[in-house]
Amino acid sequence: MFFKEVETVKYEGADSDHPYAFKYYNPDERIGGKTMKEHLRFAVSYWHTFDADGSDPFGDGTISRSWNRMTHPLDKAKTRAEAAFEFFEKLGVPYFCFHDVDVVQEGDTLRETFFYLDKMVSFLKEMMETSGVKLLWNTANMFTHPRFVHGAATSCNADVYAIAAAKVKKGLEIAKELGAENYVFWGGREGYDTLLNTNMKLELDNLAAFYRMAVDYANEIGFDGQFLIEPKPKEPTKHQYDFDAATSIAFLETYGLKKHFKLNLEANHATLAGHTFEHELRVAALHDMLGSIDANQGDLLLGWDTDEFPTDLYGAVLSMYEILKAGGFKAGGINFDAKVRRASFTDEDLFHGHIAGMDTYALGFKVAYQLLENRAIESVIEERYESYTKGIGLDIAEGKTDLKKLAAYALENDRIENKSGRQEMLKAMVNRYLLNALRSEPARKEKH
Ligand code: XLS
Ligand code: CA
Ligand code: CA
Repeated sequence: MFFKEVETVKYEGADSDHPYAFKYYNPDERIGGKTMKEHLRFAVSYWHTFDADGSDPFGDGTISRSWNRMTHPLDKAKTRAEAAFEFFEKLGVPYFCFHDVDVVQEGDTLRETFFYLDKMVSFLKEMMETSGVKLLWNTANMFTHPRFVHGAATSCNADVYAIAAAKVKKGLEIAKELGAENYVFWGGREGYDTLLNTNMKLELDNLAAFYRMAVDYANEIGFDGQFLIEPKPKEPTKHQYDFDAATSIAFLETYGLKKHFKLNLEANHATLAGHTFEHELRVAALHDMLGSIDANQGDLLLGWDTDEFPTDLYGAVLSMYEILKAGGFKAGGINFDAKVRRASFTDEDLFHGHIAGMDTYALGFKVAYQLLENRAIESVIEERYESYTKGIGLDIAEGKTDLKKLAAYALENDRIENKSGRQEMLKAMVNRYLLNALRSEPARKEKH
């Protein structure tokens, strides 16, 4: 046993003072015909939770996990997997996510890497079967190893492109074997730093061909999970090709790939792109491209990808609102692509981070559900655009007009009356929903 301090985390309600209990996430509570567990589809990310050691560009690791101390790669990987499944089960999450290198380190050769991976996949498969924990998505890490210095599917070096292809081929076989519900592409180093050394057209063509080959291979082996592209504007490269939802959708459309993909949107990537998370979710939903989310948050004062556990209730309401408005998750879910701060180095901090994130999203979900059910926002928006439901507005909406007709109309109707956008009133309304949800379950001081 690795987490001796923590028993199975249960729902106790907002009144609970138990540090390892859910205050808002009640997995079995039924809302709108589904349980909260089914709505939210929480997943733990392997890399931040079981691999990360707290190192940053200025300092060495501050976290030494007992499960990462074995020397042989496979012994270490198996011990880590045991810790991971103990964690999943105690937390009661239905899913997890991983990159190939998260579950076992690379070998000296690609052949050795694949040998290790095969061993670990059988090991994980057994643990998944006994625990019932499922794979939300897996992916191939094509950014950490020095060979990916110029990118993977956008590298200037064709040999690197081939290695990336081999890793994705393996990743899809793993996805099929473990029944992954999605397969993710995050273009870690798919971008560039300067046009002085970059053939952008060739890189984009190559990237599209790479995705095409992945789609073909998935069909060939019968992997029917959902392909997801994860946008991010920058970091590590200066210009990432999958900048944001709109850019990624336009890229997929241009290359005729759109129908094979949806997006995995990350909150912190949205803010790095200068968007709100809800903006990214809305753009994706408009194109029927909302697949899954990486829940986390950045820091207002830091301009990089801090991957903090989401604790911002207001943000969780607005993002869950978009997700529910779009019809909720299908193959996707809420993956905590979030890490504890390097000063939070105990194993128990991993529970605190996840419990905080799960409660935040659970409350966000409940409030968003009420807002939608009461049509609190929808009715205001409908009223705001009412002018398009009759007269000249209806003609515009139905494409029944032209500049000449509009000009003739305008000449007779140039005394404009606009109505208030009532932003402050609406924000106060969202606050009221949130505060009411909190008030019905009053908070008490936690014991530590
Ligand atoms: C990094 C990304 C990465 C993807 C999976 O910023 O968030 O972790 O989610 O490769
Ligand atoms: Ca992510
Ligand atoms: Ca991130």
